[in-house]
Order: sequence, then structure tokens, then C-alpha cells
Amino acid sequence: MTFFDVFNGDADGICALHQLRLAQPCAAVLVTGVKRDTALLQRVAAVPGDQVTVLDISLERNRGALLALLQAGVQVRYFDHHHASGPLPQHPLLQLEIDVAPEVCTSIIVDRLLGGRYRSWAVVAAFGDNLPAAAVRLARTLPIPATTVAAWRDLGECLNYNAYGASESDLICPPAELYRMLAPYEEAGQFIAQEPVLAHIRQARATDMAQALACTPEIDAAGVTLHRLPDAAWARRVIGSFANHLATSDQSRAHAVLVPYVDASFSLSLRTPQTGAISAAAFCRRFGGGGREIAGGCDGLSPEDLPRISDELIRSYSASSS
Ligand SMILES: [Mn+2]
Repeated sequence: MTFFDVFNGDADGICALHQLRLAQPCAAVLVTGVKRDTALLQRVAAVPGDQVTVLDISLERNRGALLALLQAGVQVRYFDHHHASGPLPQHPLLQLEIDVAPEVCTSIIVDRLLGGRYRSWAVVAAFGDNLPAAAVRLARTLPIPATTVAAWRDLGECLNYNAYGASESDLICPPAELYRMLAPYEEAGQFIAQEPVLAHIRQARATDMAQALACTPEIDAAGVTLHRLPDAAWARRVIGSFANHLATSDQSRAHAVLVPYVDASFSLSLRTPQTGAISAAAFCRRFGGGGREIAGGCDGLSPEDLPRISDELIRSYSASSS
């Protein structure tokens, strides 16, 4: 019988699996990838009698592969917090632990099931998954000083940052390798004290941001900026953080960031002011993307789309035309 551990390569996916395997050690085949790579279950070559554990990847993109595994006689445990349309699947071989409440991440679901046994890792994951309020609430149940919470936060944010990129070759450390590095540590503080990989990620994160900040914007108009980052791994890692940084430091303008992918297509990250007439999601939908009110994105843009994107950014957001 083979065990497969299938997990998102971000902080939440890694820390959810880590807690589970501390409680139930087993040598499993690891299946993971970059944060955006969530259709992971279709890669599992399991046979009847095998056991698959799935963490922090949406049912939305894995439902077909899940049903196929169950039909083939494979046992599946599935832990996740992402919204998925349609009814939850039911099957005698399936154990489903889904909670889509807004202040819950997969590592918090696992923490609950384990009665808080490896809670430091759930706190790290909640910080990494951008749920600082939930992380602080959970940390308060432990007898630890504020400096420890701050160190866990840094670890969560660094583990999360490590998962950004177009493919594993963009990443500072492949997620499966990172998981194996933290696997020996029952408590997050031990990992922080012992493993040099954290300093390495933290340093790369700072350098990536410094390189982005040194780029001259292509558009620097009254209501909008556009940065086109170069074709480089650091640029594909930093695009989202850089867009967030621009939005936080200059809330009055819309900020667009473009980065080329290896296949010559482009990705766009867009942040818009709360008061923007056109939401980030609405803008990105015009180019086949989507998102939320103030944050959106598009993938797979062709180089020919770029002039139109520049024009429409100016038309939609520049102060003189609003
Ligand atoms: Mn998550």
C-alpha cells in the first residue's frame, strides 16, 4: 500500500501536512507545487488500496480527479478551506474535512482535529495565509511572549512567499524540500533556530522587492502606474507582493504590474483604490482575468494585448479622465 501526501506548496499546505504527519508519521510520496498550481490530484498515480491525503487545494479544480480515485477504490482524506461550487462529494472511501469560514485555513482545521497538539505550526500557517487576526487569537492560547509570535509571523510570511512563481524553477526552495526540512521540528521555534533556509528565503524576499522598487514605471500618471518587470524568476516571485506594496504606499492611484512568463505570455497584477470607478475585477475580466474589488489579475496575456492594456489603464484610471 502506498501513501500519497498531496498539498499546496504554500505555508498553509506545508504546515497542515506537517502537523498531520507529526501526529501520524508515515513515509508518503509527496505531490506539491507552486502556490498557483492547485490541480494536483490528477498527478496521483494511486491504485486500489492506496491512501491519499489532500491538503489546502480547492475541490473546484480537483473534483474530477477525486471522484476518479474514489471510483478506483482509493481511500482519500481531504482537508481544505477554499470555496467550491456544487455539492460536497460523498463516498464510503472519502473523509472530507472542509470549512470555508473566512477566518479558517487548512492548518487551523488540522489543529482542531489534533486538539492543538502542534499549534505553533497552525499559527505560522495562519499568518502565512494572510489571516493575522486568526493567528493572533490562536497564539493567545499558548504561554508565549510577543517576540515569539512575531518570529512565527515572519516564518509564516516567508514560507508563503517561497511558494510564489510560475513554476518550481522560479522558487527559492522547492516546497517538498522545504517540507522535509521542517518535518523534524515539533515546534516552530526549533526550526527557526536551527534551519538556515529561513534566513535564505528572508534575504531573497528583501532582494526581490528591492529589485522591483528599482524598476522605472512605464506609466506614472495622475491616477495610475504601470510597471513592467523583466523576464526573471525574482520578478515572477515578487509581482503580487510588489503590487500590494504599491497599493499600500500610494492608495490614491491604481497600480498595474506586468511580468513575462517563460512561454512569452504575460501576467498582470492590478490593485485599485477603494473608490475606483472600475473595480480591479471588472478591469481584469476584459482581458480574461478576474479577482476582487481592489485586487485582480490576468494570466496568459499575449504581447499584442499590452498596448491595449496600457491604453485602457489610462482611460479607466487616469485622474484627468475621471
Ligand atoms: Mn490555505
